[in-house]
Amino acid sequence: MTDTLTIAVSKGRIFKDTRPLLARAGIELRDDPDTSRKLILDTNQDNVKIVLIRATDVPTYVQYGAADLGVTGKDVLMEHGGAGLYEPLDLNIARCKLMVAGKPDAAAGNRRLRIATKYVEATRRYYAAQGKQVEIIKLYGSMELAPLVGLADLIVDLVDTGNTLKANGLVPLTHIADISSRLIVNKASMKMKHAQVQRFIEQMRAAVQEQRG
Ligand code: PRT
Ligand code: MG
Repeated sequence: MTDTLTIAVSKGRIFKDTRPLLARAGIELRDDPDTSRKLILDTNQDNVKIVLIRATDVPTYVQYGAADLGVTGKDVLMEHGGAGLYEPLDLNIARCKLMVAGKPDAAAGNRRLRIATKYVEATRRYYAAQGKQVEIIKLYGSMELAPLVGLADLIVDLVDTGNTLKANGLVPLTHIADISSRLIVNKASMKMKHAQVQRFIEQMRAAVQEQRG
């Protein structure tokens, strides 16, 4: 039986790192994503399609079964909450850290801090667990700017090399979570297309292990 498997992948850096894993699992794109304007990309396997979408949309597509599987960052999953999804595999790619950052002298004193972030849920949970009252300001990008212009005392953002913080006179202060990309599966697809989905998960698991070396 050959149902079609649709895999939603975040475009950008996650897709770049997912492609070699898919290749190890025997899946190569037939359409060139750099030149094609198609949103549903064909692969060398007739029953496997790739849809390339915004990182934050991937869990939504998979939750509603518009894609059977997805590849997305743990940061995005923490915000989404994971309803309707299984998360069977850490792909060990696009790794970084979710951190509190600010000016070197930030966070002194006892007043209620303002935190600017795209990661409202993760931030709320982090400070709630600390028993700290903070004011969270939702931003959609360029969080590093907020402490420089007095919008916030601190930011919660992803940090890799730390170069972006440094370039803006900010320092990493507290580690909240290690982030990497995860394979996610629609719960109904896991039941209805069990053999195919399970085979794909195992192929990806082997690919991750090979790549780790
Ligand atoms: O732009 P769009 O909204 O369409 O998508 P996106 O920007 O979310 O996509 P993309 O390609 O940037 O990928 C985002 C995903 O990659 C995140 O959800 C993470 O899971 C993962 N990831 C891994 C990262 C980083 N590392 C990372 N360093 N996402 C963002 N960054 C940012 C970081 O916030 C900082 O501003 O990159 C900047 C550079 O980091 P430094 O510390 O190396 O300077
Ligand atoms: Mg981006």
